[in-house]
Amino acid sequence: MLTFYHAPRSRSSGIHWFLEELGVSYEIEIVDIRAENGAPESYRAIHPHKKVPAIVHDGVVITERAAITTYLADTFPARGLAPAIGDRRRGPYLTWLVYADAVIDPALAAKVQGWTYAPNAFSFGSFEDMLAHVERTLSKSPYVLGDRFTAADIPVAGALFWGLNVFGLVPSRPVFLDYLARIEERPAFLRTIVQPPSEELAA
Ligand SMILES: N[C@@H](CCC(=O)N[C@@H](CS)C(=O)NCC(=O)O)C(=O)O
Repeated sequence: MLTFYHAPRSRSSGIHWFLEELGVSYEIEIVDIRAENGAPESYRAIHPHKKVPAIVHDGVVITERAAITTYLADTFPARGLAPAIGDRRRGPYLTWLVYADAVIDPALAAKVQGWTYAPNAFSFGSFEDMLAHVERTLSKSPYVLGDRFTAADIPVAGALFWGLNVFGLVPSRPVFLDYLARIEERPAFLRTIVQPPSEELAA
């Protein structure tokens, strides 16, 4: 039994997308993180900070997007969305999954908040360095790991999609637009990120 704790149009949307890519069956619990005092206190039993996403799989709680993605990809390998242990791409795969949360997300969030800071004062460094790294990578191959879409593309594409289309902070450079056009060919992306189900949005 797999339960997914989710708030539409939030950081949990990437996990929603990934669950749809995997084609596994799961139940959604919508968490009202936008209520006046945040999610209900009872939800702290699942997530220590009352944040989404979280999953509970066969009674085990897993939080943090990189951990959830790694866990799901390894538990449900049939779709081949993650290099297996022993595959040379496993190192870059883990690097991109962690980079997305440890660098891309906070660098983008700092930009959204209009922070000015010395890049060496924070572990995630500068927004410009992050963007240049992503752009360099995607100018060499269609996906972050090479020719094939993997789970590592999910947080990278999600951040670029939001950074470009929602916050207007990621520039419309051809490399980013072409990458997002490839991603938008994926039905699971369209139905979870571009147009989530209306009943979820109403919740
Ligand atoms: N490090 C967490 C971050 C999760 C996170 O920031 N979630 C936001 C959604 S955009 C949230 O639940 N915020 C509600 C709150 O802080 O009360 C992860 O990557 O899973």
